[in-house]
Formats: sequence, structure tokens, C-alpha cells
Amino acid sequence: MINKRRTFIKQSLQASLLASIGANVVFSKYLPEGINLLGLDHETKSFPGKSDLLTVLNDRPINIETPAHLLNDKLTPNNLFFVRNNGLPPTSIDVDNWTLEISGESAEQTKSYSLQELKSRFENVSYNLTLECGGNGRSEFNPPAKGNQWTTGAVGCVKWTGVRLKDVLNDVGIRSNAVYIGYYGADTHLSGSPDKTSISRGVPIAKALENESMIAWAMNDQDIPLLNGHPLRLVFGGYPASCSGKWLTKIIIRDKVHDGQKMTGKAYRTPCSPVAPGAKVDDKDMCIIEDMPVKSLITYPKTGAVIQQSQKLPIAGHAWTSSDNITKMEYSIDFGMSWKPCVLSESENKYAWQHFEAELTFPEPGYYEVWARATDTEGNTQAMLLPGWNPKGYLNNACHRIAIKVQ
Ligand SMILES: Nc1nc2c(c(=O)[nH]1)N[C@H]1C(S)=C(S)[C@@H](COP(=O)(O)O)O[C@H]1N2
Ligand SMILES: [Mo]
Repeated sequence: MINKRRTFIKQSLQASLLASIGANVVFSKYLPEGINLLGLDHETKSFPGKSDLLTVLNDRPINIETPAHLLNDKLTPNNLFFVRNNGLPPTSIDVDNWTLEISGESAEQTKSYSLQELKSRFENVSYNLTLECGGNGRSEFNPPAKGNQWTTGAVGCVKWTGVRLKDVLNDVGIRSNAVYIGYYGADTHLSGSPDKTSISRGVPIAKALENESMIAWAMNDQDIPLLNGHPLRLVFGGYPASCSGKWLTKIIIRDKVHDGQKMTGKAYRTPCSPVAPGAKVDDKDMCIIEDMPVKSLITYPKTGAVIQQSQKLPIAGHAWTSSDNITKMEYSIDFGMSWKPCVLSESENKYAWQHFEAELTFPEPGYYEVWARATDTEGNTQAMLLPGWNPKGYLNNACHRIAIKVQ
């Protein structure tokens, strides 16, 4: 009896260790009572279709970001692409019966399309488009802003395949008084209430009609992962990713600025003119974020790399902008006193990120930081340390920094 009880305690301890560590704790039977395991240095929670190397910021709703060094691929692998959910993703998806409705005050008619109709009736297109959450980099702002404390990883660039939003909107008919489009998705509000929408944002009609504005069903030639909006989503490069509605079921063509969930108040807005850090800003002085600022990320090496002084250090990364192109990419090893050029690749298409590389040498052993700075066609460049503070912590396009030890 007593023996049996001991075995049971051991087994349940082992099971709970396995669950919290994500791996079998081999010598758990010797673990002294009251000692907490150190754990592995990354979150071991895993989510469908996602690598467990991603950093989990929140699991209800799911918000997970990609460490910079895992974004080194030219196109972000699907299992490494960040997730930003406002509500709860749909639990069952019936691809065969999925429909997209287009309606609204400024639509000539209400029309519905099945996935099959979208695929067969409109030209299929692919673009490499960078998606970045408007709150990426929020964790750096001081005073801090509430919300997910994204560091640098709420961004990715993949090959999206689908149809042009404008082809579908034109098929329905756009009235001349159209101002905005708004989206609805099949996710549910965190409260579970069917009467509430987790998020329903949109873009000005001119953005909706751009060539690269898409209704997509594939990411890197595969189905979009469930957490990224399977089976259908909007994709707008150059705008905050919050505009790119996931699990897309409905688009409305509006005769005014869309007023859905998270379009009003302070959500996804910044002060219309700069304010002092910590300032209180009236809702009426907050403007909707449209174009995202120029930005870049060093994806190789991982911060904290140790090298020998005799070695050259290759660095690599990506840069992106909402204007035409990145025209200049530079790095600094002296905290921004001087900048040297990187080799920059051409853009595949508008809103695709461009890759950069450089080979660095260091004058003597010690601690260094490598900073990277992109400049775009319009001459916009990145803030060296922090751009303007704003109440919700959006649009941090500060230069990315990594630490290097030379010995
Ligand atoms: N239906 C729906 N669409 C959504 C969201 C959401 O919660 N529900 N989140 C938005 C936000 S804030 C961002 S940043 C992007 C994130 O896209 P991803 O999860 O594919 O990275 O999706 C946007 N589209
Ligand atoms: Mo977002």
C-alpha cells in the first residue's frame, strides 16, 4: 500500500515536470524536495504550426514573437512567423463552405464568394510582403505603454498568394463615395460573447486598390497556418499588420472611415503632432496610423556572439519601408559616431523586405554593439535610440542593436 503510494507520487511529479519543462527530466527521482528547476532558456509552450523557439508574450489571446536571429531566412518560414491575436481563433474551419461576403454602403451590391470562386474567377498573384505589428518595439518606450511588450519580433516577410483585393472589390462595384474598407473575421471576442468583435479594422479605399493589396490563402506556397488566419486573410504591406484581417469572412465598403472595433479611441493611433513622454493626449488629437516607418533588423549573428579579433564578423539582416525602396543600409560599431555601408539587395516587389550584409572588423578586443540603420527612397531614416513617445507605444523604428564580444 505504502509502496504503491510512493510510486504514484513519483509518477505525478514526473508528469508535471515534463509538462512545465517540455522535456523528460531524466534524474527527477533524485531531485531534492523544494528545489525549483532552472528550466530551459526559451519558452517551451507550443502552439499549432508554430516553433517552440518563438517567445510567448501571452497565451490568451495568443501573442508570440520571433527572436531576431530566427528571422535570418530571406522569407520567414511559416512556423517562425509571429502571431498577434486579439481574440480567440476559430476552432473549426470548413474550407469547402467558407464564404467571403462583400457589402457596405458604398458597395454596388452584396456579393458572396466561395474560396473556390475566388481562386478560379480572379487572377492569382503572389507578392513578398512584410507584415509588422504597429506595436512592435513597444517594450522600449519610457514611460512604458500598456499592451503586449513586443521587442523586435512582431515582423516577418513571406510570399503571399491570393487575389488582388481591388479585382474582387471591382467585381462587386465600388460607389464613387467610397472612403474606406472594413474587415470582419471568424475569430471570437475573448469574453466568448458572440455579440462582440475582437477586432474589425480596415484601410482607406486608395490603399485597398493598390496592386499589392491582397486577399491571400497561401503563405510560402502552403496553407496559411491556423493562427495566421487560415483559410483566408487580407494582407496590406506597408500598413500596420492590424489592418490585415485574419480568418476573413466579410469586407464592407464604407462611405466613411470604418468605425469597427479598434478603429476608434486610441487604438492603432498616434498623436497627430509630437507630445512629451508621458503626456495625456485627447482622443480627438490621435490620428490613425497609416504608413509604417522605415526599419531594419540584424538577424545574424545572434546578440551576444563572441569572436576572435583575428576573425571578420559577417552580419546580415533585412530592411523594409512603406515607401518604394530601401536605398541605403549602414552599420555602426561606435554607438552611432560613424556609419559604414552594407551591401543591399534589390526589392522583389514593393513592401518586400530587402536583405543586407557586411563584413566587420574590430580595432581591439572588448565589448561592442553593432547598430544598423536603413534609409528609404524618400530619405526617411531610423531613429538612433527611440522615435517619438506615444501613449500606446506604437511605431518604434529605432536602430536595432546587437552586442558582440571580441577577444
Ligand atoms: N481577425 C483578426 N485579424 C487580425 C487580428 C485579430 O486578432 N483577428 N490581429 C491583427 C493584428 S493586431 C496583427 S499585428 C496581425 C498579426 O498577424 P499574424 O498573427 O499573422 O502575425 O493580424 C491582424 N489581423
Ligand atoms: Mo498588431
